[in-house]
Amino acid sequence: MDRRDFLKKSLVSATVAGTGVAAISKQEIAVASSQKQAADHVPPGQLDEYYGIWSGGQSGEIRILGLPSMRELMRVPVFNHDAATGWGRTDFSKELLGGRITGDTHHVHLSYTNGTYDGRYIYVNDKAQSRLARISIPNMEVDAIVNIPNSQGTHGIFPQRHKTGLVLCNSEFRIPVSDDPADHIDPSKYVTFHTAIDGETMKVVWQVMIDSNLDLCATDYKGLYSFATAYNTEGGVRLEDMIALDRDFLIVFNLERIAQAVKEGRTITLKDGDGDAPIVDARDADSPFVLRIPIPKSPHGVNIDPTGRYAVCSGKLSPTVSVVDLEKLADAFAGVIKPRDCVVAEHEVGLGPLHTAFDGRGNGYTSLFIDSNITKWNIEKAIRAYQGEDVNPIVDRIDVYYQVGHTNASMSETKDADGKWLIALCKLSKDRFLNVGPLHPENDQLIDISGEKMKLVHDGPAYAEPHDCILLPKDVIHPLKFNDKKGPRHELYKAWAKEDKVRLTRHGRVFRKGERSVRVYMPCKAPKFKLKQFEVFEGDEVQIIVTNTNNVADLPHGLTISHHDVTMLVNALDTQSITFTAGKPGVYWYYCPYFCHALHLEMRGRMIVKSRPA
Ligand code: RUQ
Ligand code: CUA
Repeated sequence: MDRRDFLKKSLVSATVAGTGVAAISKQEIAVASSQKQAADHVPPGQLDEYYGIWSGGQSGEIRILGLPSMRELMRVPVFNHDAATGWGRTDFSKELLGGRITGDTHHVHLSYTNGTYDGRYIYVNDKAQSRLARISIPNMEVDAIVNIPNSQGTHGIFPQRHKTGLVLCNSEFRIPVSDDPADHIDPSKYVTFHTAIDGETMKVVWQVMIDSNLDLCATDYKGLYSFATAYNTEGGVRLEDMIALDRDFLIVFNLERIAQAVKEGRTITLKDGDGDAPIVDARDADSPFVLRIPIPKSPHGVNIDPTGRYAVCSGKLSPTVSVVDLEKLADAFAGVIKPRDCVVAEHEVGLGPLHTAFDGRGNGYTSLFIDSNITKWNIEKAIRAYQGEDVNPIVDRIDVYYQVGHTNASMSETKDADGKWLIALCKLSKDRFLNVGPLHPENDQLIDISGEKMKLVHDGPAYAEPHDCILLPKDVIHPLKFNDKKGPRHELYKAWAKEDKVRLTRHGRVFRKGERSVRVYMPCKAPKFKLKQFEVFEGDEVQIIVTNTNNVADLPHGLTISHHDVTMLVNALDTQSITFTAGKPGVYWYYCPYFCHALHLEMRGRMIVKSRPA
């Protein structure tokens, strides 16, 4: 039974007056299908062909959209606190977040197997607090968060693509890693790290210490290399010092050599560092672990094309993109050729190139922040032009509105790039939407790239501040209807139930666990909580474990307690727990916050708080 059938049935059985849930009328369907079919038009009742996974920027969440309609389907809280779900308030999420309540999500990527998305995990970083989170796709919830040691401004991240292996994370801000106050003042002592996290265990595997700002991150398709664009080679701490030189670098990390050094213990320990992951020191200009490929100043994005052969670095302060041939890296690491010899094209695309996406047909699409457009260019022609041939690599340009940051195309970062859709994440919408006050929405624009010319088909207002997104056909991921109860969150409930000898789905019980602590088991089923009331003392630490026993897809319940800042969602057949301190003596109604039944408003009970006996 689905939720709709359930609601209809509950209306009848509750004998509440009303017309029931209206079906979509034939008339409505006729109107929808007679409308002119725009490329982004998905008629009511029809499903999208693609999922888009968006990082939510300083909102700290991720969002899931359907494409081409650009309908926002869901938000998944990650580093933020979310009153709709209780994320940040429930016991498990609170523990994962470690007391933090904000985050800044920048880059989202799926886990890979054999060069394409395997539908298991989403990884997303927090730039503000240097963390990496993992979302289990079947359950569509965060199951792990790891702190990245010795780092500030964890920015670019990228998982390996040959298998679900390492997730590489760049730290952007150079910082001292010593407790000596003298080292804090002297920027020449500052360092950054390229950190490898195991994508399965979510543990830090190793860190490579380096001296320049590491910006965007990429991995190859074979598991041999990872990449970081590096700006501020100057090591400046003021803007004018950061952009003094005309050259910066694409840094290539030799993963085999790093792993070998870690295995042989050729690592260093920081006296005042965080964590105990092995650290490989690659600050030396001749370090065998990294290759520094000189490219024009302050590059930003680095993207690997779907053939796996080329890395494309977008120039940011230089109007160029630089194409690096990964097949030349082995010779460069061996010293047979110079690092710069790996660059096989470097052509002008326009002002402010930030990121490049691909269509799987040999073209790159570079976002130009200053010019506010997406420029389509041909990789092979760019290489021929670099060799001196008189060809123009530029194929097409399209204006976007306005100031585009990231751009990404459907399956662009996989070997299955399909060249159908492209998103331009525009930082400003200016006057393209109704005025909503001082802060305007951003504008996520959908562009049809299936033909030779690009076509703008949709403007999508977005709340602050989508940073990056990936687009994938709908059959890549298979979210479950019910939580699989396998994650670490469910281990907690199982342990508690065992300790108290209760069945989560059956027993409504109150246990005094200590002089000032109480645990309450609260199964529920529409429209009733198992316990109609329970009693605690003022100042008790109360933990409530709520289990939704409705075997009905998408029939959420939850628990909200008046005046106690307690609210959470409990999905069908799922359990959640929350802990709070009981307030002053009195009666406090608790209720189900999700509209679940004709008697939803009656789905409530009383928490009676009594004075503590003397
Ligand atoms: S960076 S706008 Cu945070 Cu993804 Cu390029
Ligand atoms: Cu359960 Cu409303």
